[in-house]
Amino acid sequence: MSVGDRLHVAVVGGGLVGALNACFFAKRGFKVDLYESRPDIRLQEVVQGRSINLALSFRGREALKAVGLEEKIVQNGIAMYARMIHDKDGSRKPIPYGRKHQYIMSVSRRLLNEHLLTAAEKYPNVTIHFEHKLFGCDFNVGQVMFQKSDGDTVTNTVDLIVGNDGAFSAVRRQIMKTVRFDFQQTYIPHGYMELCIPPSHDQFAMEKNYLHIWPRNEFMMIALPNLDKSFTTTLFMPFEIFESIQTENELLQFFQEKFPDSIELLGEEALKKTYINSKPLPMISIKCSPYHVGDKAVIMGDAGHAMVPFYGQGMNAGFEDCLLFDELLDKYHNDLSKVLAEYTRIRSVDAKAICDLAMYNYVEMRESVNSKLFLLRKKLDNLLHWLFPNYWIPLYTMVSFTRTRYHEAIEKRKWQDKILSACTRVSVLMTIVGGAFLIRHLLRNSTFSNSVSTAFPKLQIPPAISTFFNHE
Ligand code: FAD
Ligand code: EGU
Repeated sequence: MSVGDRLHVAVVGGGLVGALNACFFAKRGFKVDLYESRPDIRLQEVVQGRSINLALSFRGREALKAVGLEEKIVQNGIAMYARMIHDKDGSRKPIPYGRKHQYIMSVSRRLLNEHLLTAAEKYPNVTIHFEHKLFGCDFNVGQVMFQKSDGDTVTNTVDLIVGNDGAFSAVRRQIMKTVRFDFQQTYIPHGYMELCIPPSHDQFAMEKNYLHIWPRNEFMMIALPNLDKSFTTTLFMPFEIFESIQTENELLQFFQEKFPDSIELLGEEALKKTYINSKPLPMISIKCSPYHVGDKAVIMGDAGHAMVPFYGQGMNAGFEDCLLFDELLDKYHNDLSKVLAEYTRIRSVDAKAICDLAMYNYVEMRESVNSKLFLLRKKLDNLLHWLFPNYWIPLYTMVSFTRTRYHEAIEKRKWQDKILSACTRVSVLMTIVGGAFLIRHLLRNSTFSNSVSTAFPKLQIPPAISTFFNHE
């Protein structure tokens, strides 16, 4: 143990969560060694990797705020106040996220990571080691072992090992061998591919401050704006379909059928070129428990809870992990044996909840959401919120604009689902009763004189109502 409260931490992984965590630990005066297997991204021309931009929402911002970085990051982001739903016929309809202050931000992964690394490095008590790949841990003594890119190995002994090394975490693999550990991973049948909508006449080619969505049941496209006035567009579809689309003609035919309005935006030639030259990437969902080993090690971010991206929460949840851990260090005065156990107890419930929510949303989008239904559902949610602002809070609002614990958000949604399905039953009943009245009315009108029917006022059921509710 280091002197007094000045604990020594090894943060493994210098991605989004690791770099943020280094700031949190440095701010409290811990001695921090940050290890990243790849070279310093700030020195690279192009960085290969996943998703070029991400949706940053409340949880992530709260964590950035706690280390004084919110302003800097938000300055380099683009506000998205609403989704813009693209219909097959090319029409677009916006659905706001909420009031004016309720917006999410599109941020560049690379810029965010660079800012976080630079902020971490500014602390005199932080040392960053690039091209250090963790290959072993000894949790009895707090030893970490790394292989450098030149082949040499180095070791370090610390008070706390923090695994922020992503979905395929090496720290997690080490923990697995050590304690009784539950682990579950699932690949979904969909892959994703990133395309680009370049600026047109030096301007954004579509409305700037929106998250653009093309919902098409088992296919979906999403586009987020970039600072350079382009949009990064992500195409989600089953690997099987990716594999079945081989030629440029098949590709164009597919886009003409499913996303006709996007062809001009993406540019026919660029679309062909990108598609032919890239591979669809897989998406994995991982749940595990516990997150810690004694008072020596803990995993956070994707290392503890990789999720499918259909709630835009992976990074936000990972950032909230860091914030929660920081709050617990305060609460238990840096007593690691208490903090780590409490972290697992609290966080595993909520991480499981958001993994489930993201997966549930994936299934829902795939099975039954075309653009009309998507619009309808969001409108209904917003309408009920407008009618009962304190009682009806849409699930996405709780997830993206509050720090309501994820598992509580699910609990509240269950209650709302009950109401919605009650509405369904009422609407079915109304349809039947109404139908009966209508038939009776028609029969009377045709067989008897008109005078009798006036005793029964006309009951009209708009056909929209039944379809409106049936999907909940
Ligand atoms: P990573 O970003 O994976 O970083 C892990 C780091 O550890 C890497 O730098 C890696 O090089 C390093 N590392 C790995 N192994 C070792 C080792 N053995 N030794 C040392 N270092 C190691 N989230 C959102 O909040 N909003 C979104 O809009 C969003 N969109 C997404 C879209 C897509 C298509 C995908 C795939 C994900 C999206 N996410 C989004 C999720 C988000 O990308 C992740 O949750 C986030 O990157 C997790 O950060 P991390 O630091 O835990 O892991
Ligand atoms: C997927 C990929 C719209 C970035 C879920 C909404 C996403 C993002 C939604 C990606 C959708 C889906 C929500 C936000 C966000 C919506 C949300 C999904 C950002 C329920 C870069 N999702 N995403 N829900 O409500 O709460 O707008 O790759 F299409 S942000 Cl799938 Cl809020």
